[in-house]
Amino acid sequence: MSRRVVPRRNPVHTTALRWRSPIRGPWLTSMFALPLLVGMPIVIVTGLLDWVAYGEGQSIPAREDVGGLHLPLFPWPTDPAWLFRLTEGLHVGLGMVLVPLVLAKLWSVIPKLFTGPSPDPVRLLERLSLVLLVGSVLFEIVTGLLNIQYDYVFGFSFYTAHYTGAWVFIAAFVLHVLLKLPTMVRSLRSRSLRAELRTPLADTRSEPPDDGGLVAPDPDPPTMSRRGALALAGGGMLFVGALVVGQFSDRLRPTALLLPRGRTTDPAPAERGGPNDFPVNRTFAASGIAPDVVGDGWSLELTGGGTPVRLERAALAALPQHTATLPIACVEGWSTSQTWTGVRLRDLARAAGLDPAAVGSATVRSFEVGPFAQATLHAGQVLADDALLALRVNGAELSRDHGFPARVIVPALPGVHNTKWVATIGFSRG
Ligand SMILES: Nc1nc2c(c(=O)[nH]1)N[C@H]1C(S)=C(S)[C@@H](COP(=O)(O)O)O[C@H]1N2
Ligand SMILES: [Mo]
Repeated sequence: MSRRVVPRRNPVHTTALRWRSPIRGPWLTSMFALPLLVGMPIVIVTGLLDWVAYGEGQSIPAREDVGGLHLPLFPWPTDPAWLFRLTEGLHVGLGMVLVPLVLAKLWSVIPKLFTGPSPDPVRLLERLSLVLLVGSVLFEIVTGLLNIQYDYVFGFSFYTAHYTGAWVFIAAFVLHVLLKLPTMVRSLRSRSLRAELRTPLADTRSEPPDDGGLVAPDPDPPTMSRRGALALAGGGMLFVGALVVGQFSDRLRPTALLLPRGRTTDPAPAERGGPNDFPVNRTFAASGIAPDVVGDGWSLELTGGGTPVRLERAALAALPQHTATLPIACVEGWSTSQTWTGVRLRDLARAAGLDPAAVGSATVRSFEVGPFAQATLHAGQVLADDALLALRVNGAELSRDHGFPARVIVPALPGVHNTKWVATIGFSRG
């Protein structure tokens, strides 16, 4: 087969001739767009909610640095306990499932990405929004995926970059939807989905010529039907879904092939299958805490009620114990639900010498240095019925990796704030 000789004189013409798939056209692009129009806002809003969930003074980038660019701040609820598991899971899980669709849509509009600037101001605006849209969506996908692999190859703060990129994407997305919605509706009406699903490869013909430059003026014979293209994109989404669902389900965990396994599951051989066998974010060994710091001499320091109070582990175990099944939902894309037993945080406030009703917040510190060394809980998080300093999980002592001698576990709190290896809890009055 000899390739057609393309006239060199006319660059616009050349570009049009390079993209010759007969199925490219406004209807197919709109079919890819429709689920993105529904899914992207969910990914965006749940992402912004993750930022809110980190809590006053703890969100990254800091509130002062983002101006008005955030959702209205409100104290993150503790009920339902699965709230953060849901928002974070939707953000990461749905975000990943949409990747094949984003790629399919990019493929479908590729001729547009290679046409030169237009003198028409509306077209120019549209093209500028396209550059920002494509650039920011790829940037968000790449930084997001690298983050959940704990792969900080880039030399900047993931949070600041992903957050800033998100706002570029939001602006470009809104503009793009406003500019394109009429075309999308018109295009979707131009063909019947039911008829497309019955059209085999042999009967696949181009869409009528469009003014948007998607339909190839001189198409090649089809190598795939439109229903084949839809099935390919849908199949890609199902495939990614199958790979990520195990990140959020304890039963399906072995199928979570994208989880960085070495970092997240590290049970000593004796613990395999036991009560402490669930994902670990940072192992005790990685925390850099000397083993004797959390040995027999350990005691918890409580401050805020006058003279600091120290409680050894036996004293903590002698306080009323409460058991609750609560999730850990890591912002890096996995979650788990376990049954924890320990002392209610509000009982610890009382032990510190404070009336729980007077508590404004609590700052929990671990023995570690670094970003996970401390977390601040608002009053609702301290006073919640199931807010615990856990000593046990699933009926057994906490393992070192899960925070022995004691760790915080609070309903709907982002995983990162469920501090392990707790050294002190400082209560402050509201
Ligand atoms: N001291 C300390 N606490 C910590 C961490 C840590 O690195 N150090 N990691 C946090 C993160 S990011 C998560 S998701 C949870 C994970 O708890 P797990 O390792 O017991 O599953 O612990 C949190 N508590
Ligand atoms: Mo985490």
